[in-house]
Amino acid sequence: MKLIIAIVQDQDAPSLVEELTENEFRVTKLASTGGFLKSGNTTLLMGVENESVEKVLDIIEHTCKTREITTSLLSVTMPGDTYIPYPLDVKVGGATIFILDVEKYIRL
Ligand code: 2BA
Repeated sequence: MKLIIAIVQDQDAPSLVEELTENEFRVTKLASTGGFLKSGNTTLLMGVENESVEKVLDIIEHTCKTREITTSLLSVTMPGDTYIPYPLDVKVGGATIFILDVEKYIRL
């Protein structure tokens, strides 16, 4: 068995969870925050049988979209701790995925 951890954009999470559950995969949704943009994203935990990993990756791939966003980061550039915002274009991926081996899976 594998544990798939997928970090996706909040906009894609509802349709992804719906499609996963329709396909009878179990999923846990966590609210998370990206370290770089410091904005919300969604982390999904999915325990799946080895032979289902590709199916889950397919579902993620066609549900989650890469987006180019313009954000503003703050920098201290002036005396007196004045913050100057500057725009930054960032391409946020459709999903960041980790696949881990599961030693044991227990449901009580
Ligand atoms: P954030 O950390 O908020 O990053 C959002 C996007 O900003 C990233 O998209 C990437 O395009 C850019 N970015 C991140 N760190 C950067 C840096 N040090 N310098 C320049 N640009 C940077 P993605 O790579 O698609 O990542 C989307 C979200 O997935 C990330 O949100 C983070 O929450 C998570 N993530 C990505 N890689 C990860 C990793 N190796 N470990 C843990 N979480 C990761």
